[in-house]
This record gives sequence, C-alpha cells and structure tokens, in this order.
Amino acid sequence: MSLVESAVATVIVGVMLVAALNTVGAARLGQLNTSNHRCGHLLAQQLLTEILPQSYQVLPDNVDATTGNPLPGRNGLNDLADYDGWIASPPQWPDGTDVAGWNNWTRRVEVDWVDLTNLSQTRNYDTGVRRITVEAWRGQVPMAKLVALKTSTAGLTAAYYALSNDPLSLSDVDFAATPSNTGIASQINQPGTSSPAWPGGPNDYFAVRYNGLVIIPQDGAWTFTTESDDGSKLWIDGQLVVDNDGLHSMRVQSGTVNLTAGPRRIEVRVFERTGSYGLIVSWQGPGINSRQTIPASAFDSGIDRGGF
Ligand SMILES: [Ca+2]
Ligand SMILES: [Ca+2]
Ligand SMILES: [Ca+2]
Repeated sequence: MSLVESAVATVIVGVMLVAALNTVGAARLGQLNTSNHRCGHLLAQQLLTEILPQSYQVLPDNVDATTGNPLPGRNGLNDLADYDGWIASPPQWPDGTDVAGWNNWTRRVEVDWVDLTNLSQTRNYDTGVRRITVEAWRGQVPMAKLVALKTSTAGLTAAYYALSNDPLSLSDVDFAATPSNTGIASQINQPGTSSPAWPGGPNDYFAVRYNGLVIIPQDGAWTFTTESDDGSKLWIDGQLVVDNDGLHSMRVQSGTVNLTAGPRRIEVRVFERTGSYGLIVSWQGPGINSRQTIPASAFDSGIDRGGF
C-alpha cells in the first residue's frame, strides 16, 4: 500500500476499534482477565492484519503453480469473502499448521456488507463496504473482538429504487428496502434529463441513494450544494447539511459545515416524481474558491485498488 492508502486505512480501522469497544461494553471488558484479553487482542489483530490487504472483489483462490491444486490453509485465500465464516481452534498459521501453545483458543471471522449510514446494519447486497469482524475466544469466553471496514473501490455506491407510490418528498421513499439495482458512481453530475437514472430503470417515480467517503482536502468551512429535480438531501458523517427536498425543477440549495481534513462519510438521496430528473453535487471550501462539482478524485479513498 502507498502511504496515502495506509493512512486512510488506519483512520478507518481506528474509528472502528472504538465502535468495537463500545459493542463489547466497558463493564464487560472490566470483568475479563487482563492478560487473556491482551492475548486475544493480539490473536485477533494478527489475523485482521492478514485479512485487510485482501481484495474487496471476489477472486479465484490461489493455486500451486505446478499442480494447479489449491494452496493449503489460508494461503489459498485472496479476497475478503473467502474469510467469511472462517474458524479455527486452535488458531492456525496461514499454511494451516496449528499455532503451538494456544490449544484452548478459537479464532473466527465474519465478513458482511454493511450500510455506511449504519455500520451495525448488514445488507444482502453489495453496499460498497465490507465489515470484517475477527473474534478470539478462550474456551467459551470471548476475549477480543476487532472490527474493520474496507470500501470497494473508487467512487460512491449507488442504490436505485423503482417506486410503486407517488412520492412528494424523500420521506415517501423506503430507503431501507432492497434496491431495484446498484452501481458505482465516480461523480454525481446529472443535468436535467428525461432518461432513467440507471439502465433499464423507469423514467419517473424512482429514487437514488449514494453512499461513500469524500476526502476533505483541508480543514475549514465546507459548503455543499445539491442541484436537483426533484428533491434531494445531503449528509456528512450523518449530519444533514443540505435540505433540497420537495417537488421542484432543477433547484440549488446549500449548507455549510466545519470539517477537518480526511475521509468523511457522505450520503445523498434524491427522488424523481415526473418530468425531467437531475442531480449535481458540488462543493466549495479552502483552496476551492468557487462552487465546483465534487471531482471523482475526492471519492477515491484508495484503500482497495485490487491487485496488491
Ligand atoms: Ca478467493
Ligand atoms: Ca422523469
Ligand atoms: Ca421531475
């Protein structure tokens, strides 16, 4: 990984470690034997360090170049999904041999797609974010649980919804439902059009939700703008920044928020009732003196470029 990739990955893992501790609960941790807890943490961390660089996208497993047979143990694994449901007691080295001296210990892994707006919410479709959970148990007692996130690639995840009702505002859309289609958007820059928002989608009565990370280049006050037909809203780190909801033709609304440099969660929702449809998302802030469409480079967290 490059330095930038490494830094971003560290930030996200750090955030998630806090979330993991909250999940376990401070009271529970206090009851655990400190040395067992540290041992479990080391075991879980070792495995998580192995898993994080693996590909977000599913790849054919690694095989022996001469025999064509799958490599033993975890040496055959090469993507995050390969680790889902993986369990070993005692813990194993990557080649499948037991780690000596840890007979009563178990390590298990779960890999899920989660909703970026609610990291505890798993989804049965590709949200663009995989959550990796590694647990270490001694006997029947959980000693450590580490959680990390990995995003799919550059761009925002788009979830598309064909609506069967007549929407008047975003609150008329069930964004918790399974979407009609999903995709990746490098930017949000759709001027008014009579075309569908996704191939094969309807011309009217639909909604789109974009999720991902936006890299804030500098500390300061950042103004975000949506220009949309019909209504739209924009959130940064779960905070509503732009409210451009309701029925209207292309209309500009903005909001300003103070942010420190680094990756922030961004979510944009839009719906289309009838007539033309459009959505353009732009920003202005330190170093960007006039409103510009957020460039694709700002949505490139660089964590998984596939191939390392
Ligand atoms: Ca694989
Ligand atoms: Ca339309
Ligand atoms: Ca419209």
